[in-house]
Amino acid sequence: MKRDEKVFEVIQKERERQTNGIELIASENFVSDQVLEAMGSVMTNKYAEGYPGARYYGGCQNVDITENIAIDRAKELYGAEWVNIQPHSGAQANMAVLLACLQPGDTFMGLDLSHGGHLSHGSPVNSSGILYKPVGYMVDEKTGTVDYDAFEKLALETKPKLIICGASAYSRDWDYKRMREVADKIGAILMADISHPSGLIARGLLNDPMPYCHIVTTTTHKTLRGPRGGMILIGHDFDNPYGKVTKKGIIRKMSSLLDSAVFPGVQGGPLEHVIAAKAVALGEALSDDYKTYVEQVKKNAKVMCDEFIRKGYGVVSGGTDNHLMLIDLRKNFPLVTGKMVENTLVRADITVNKNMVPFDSRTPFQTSGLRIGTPAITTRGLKEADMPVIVDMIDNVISNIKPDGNQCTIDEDVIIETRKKVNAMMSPRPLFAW
Ligand code: DSN
Repeated sequence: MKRDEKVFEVIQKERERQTNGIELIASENFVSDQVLEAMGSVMTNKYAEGYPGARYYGGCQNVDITENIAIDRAKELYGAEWVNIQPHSGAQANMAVLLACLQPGDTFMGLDLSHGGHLSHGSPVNSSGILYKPVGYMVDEKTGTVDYDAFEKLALETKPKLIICGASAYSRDWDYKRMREVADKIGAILMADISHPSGLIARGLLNDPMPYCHIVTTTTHKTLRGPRGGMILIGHDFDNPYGKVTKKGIIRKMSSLLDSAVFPGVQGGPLEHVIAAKAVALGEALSDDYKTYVEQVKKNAKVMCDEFIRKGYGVVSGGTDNHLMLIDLRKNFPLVTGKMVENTLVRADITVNKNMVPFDSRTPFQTSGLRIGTPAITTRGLKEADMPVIVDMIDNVISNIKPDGNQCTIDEDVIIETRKKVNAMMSPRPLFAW
């Protein structure tokens, strides 16, 4: 068959874009060659509805092995008792948990989307907000961190059946213990969505939700640095209001509800090529190299965040504990929107994403904030000394933006000069330097 040049030319252009630019989207990363190889393998040809050893199709002897390797490695990495590795994404993992634990119309709690939460934690346009009754808790306006007292008050008032901790745009660690105490007061299930800081948690650089949360979900492609996908985990100390049975018995009952919720509840055939790649990435995440990598992600984020603060930028919560920071442009650039900055920086080959800041007066299409993360640039091999250089380039672009309502202009020379510097810094580096 003739090679499809039309598509492969675009893929080549995307490889060049990724290679030449500075990637600061906090949820993105670059996978290793062996993760790519597993994803692009013949495993994609196999239907395997069901679970290892209990499939609806014949010929699953090999995909059973890779799926079990992935499950075993995930258990080892996170200290989990049980894992479902099949969710196609984090949103589908969350959807499956809600399906397993709630009835339509039931109340649950999640961090408000405009305060850093995720669409699948109760947004009115997501199935979580359409099928169930979400209650959003918030961050404190002064500190920018989760207001646990207000959270507790709201939980006691609204009595959710399930509480979600975890976020998409939150730079601080979580008090899982405190949240579990609140959940226990009302008999709620506590779920942590650790998609963003997953790799940092797995290697002990942030608080561990496993001892406190009944269920944990994560994506596999952010800090974890695997293929695009999700998974659901249950810790060793599972204990929740599902009847008086032994811990093992509760895990069996809960895991069977979750398995059925993933398949056939929200998905059909698993993506066995992606599961093979998840197995490879989880193996990498168990290595010493990966531990050094996540430590570097955290160091880079801290240095970058301190540098933004040194230059006078507003940073929500005043710092970072993890891999990302949320810049509040309102402090020193009140007329510049997140959208203007995102669109302007991308022309200089720097990719960030506009983001709402807590108590934002702008819409999600404009926003007053930027979310910036270090997982991807750290995979490219950048270290602490590179961070002020990047902040300088971003600051120079932002300072030269001339806003005019929701539109803006900038001197083209600023873009050309910045792009030259970005390309010189990044082009010689491989996508995966670890
Ligand atoms: N879209 C992801 C993020 O950027 O955080 C969450 O799903």
